[in-house]
Amino acid sequence: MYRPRRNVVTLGEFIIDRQADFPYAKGELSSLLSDLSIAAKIVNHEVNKAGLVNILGEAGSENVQGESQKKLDVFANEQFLAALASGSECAAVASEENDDIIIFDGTSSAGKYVVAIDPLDGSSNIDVNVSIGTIFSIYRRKTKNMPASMEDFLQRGYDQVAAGYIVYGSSTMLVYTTGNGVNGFTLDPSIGEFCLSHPDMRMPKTGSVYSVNQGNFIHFPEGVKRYIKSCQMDDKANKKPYSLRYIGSLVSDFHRNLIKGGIYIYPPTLHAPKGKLRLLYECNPLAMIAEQAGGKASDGFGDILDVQPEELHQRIPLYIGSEAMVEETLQFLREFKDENVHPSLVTQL
Ligand code: P6P
Repeated sequence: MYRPRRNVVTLGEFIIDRQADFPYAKGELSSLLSDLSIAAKIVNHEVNKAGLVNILGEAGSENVQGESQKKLDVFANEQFLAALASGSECAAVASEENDDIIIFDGTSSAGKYVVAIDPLDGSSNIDVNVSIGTIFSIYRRKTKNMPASMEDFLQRGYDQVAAGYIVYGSSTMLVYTTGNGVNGFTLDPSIGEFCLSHPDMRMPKTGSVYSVNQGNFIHFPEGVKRYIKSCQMDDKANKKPYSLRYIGSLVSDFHRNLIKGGIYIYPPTLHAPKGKLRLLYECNPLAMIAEQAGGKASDGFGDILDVQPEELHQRIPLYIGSEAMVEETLQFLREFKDENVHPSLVTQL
């Protein structure tokens, strides 16, 4: 049981104190988490003043996903890459903003870990002042005595040693897990430190909020349609109808559901037949946090964390949140799996 010596426990103090949980770790993972928190503070500073400086709008480039990059996307990516490259614990990075893995040279090339990261998720919200986030996943390298390679990244989510996100919202929070529960830290701008504000976070077993882009409804699998209709029923005993909350920023929707209970769904659609969200640096890290907090994350068939990745920017359907709500959705998917009309053949309902 962690007993803080005073009412403020900084992230750095907490990481070092929890290092004892890892007899084999000699501080490298602690140092890596601290490197990420430094970049998060720098990005937060820019996010908070984005409207005042010329960092809004399009960067005039596209990322590997074919999505137009915002200036803040590029800035955030540069900051996290620089922070990881300047440390000596991370040997390579897979980023949503880069086609291939970035392999560090010098002392970093011997780093024990690799990091997969979405430097700025929800960036379409930047210009309209809606909260956005960073999502990261940390693996121990499989390769030794050679440069890091794709093999180090194509590991199942269950093999992550740590995962976390930063949400740049009404306050800026860093939430992470190293496999021993989930803890949340709020940035105190007056001292420039992330301070423990949400110790031992637990996701409620159920909730009354569902997050989905209903604009894609006609293209959803039949089971998802039935689940959404179930959420909308007039059933006070089960707190229905639920509320629909969809921010357009996965980190923000996930964070709300982690605290209050709820489910986030991004199923296959006509335009994203394998789902939209990326397995390595969005779904796996949030799935590790969800499971560590007592929630659940599935691709509609099995656990997200059990999926063997095949490619760096692989997309996957995502059903994540309160355990009972994810289970109920999976039940609908199983029950109506034979009624899925191929999205391209869907007629207007
Ligand atoms: P849509 C942002 O681009 C993102 O990756 C998530 O943060 C968000 O939940 C989702 O995509 C929004 O996608 O297709 O509903 O606009």
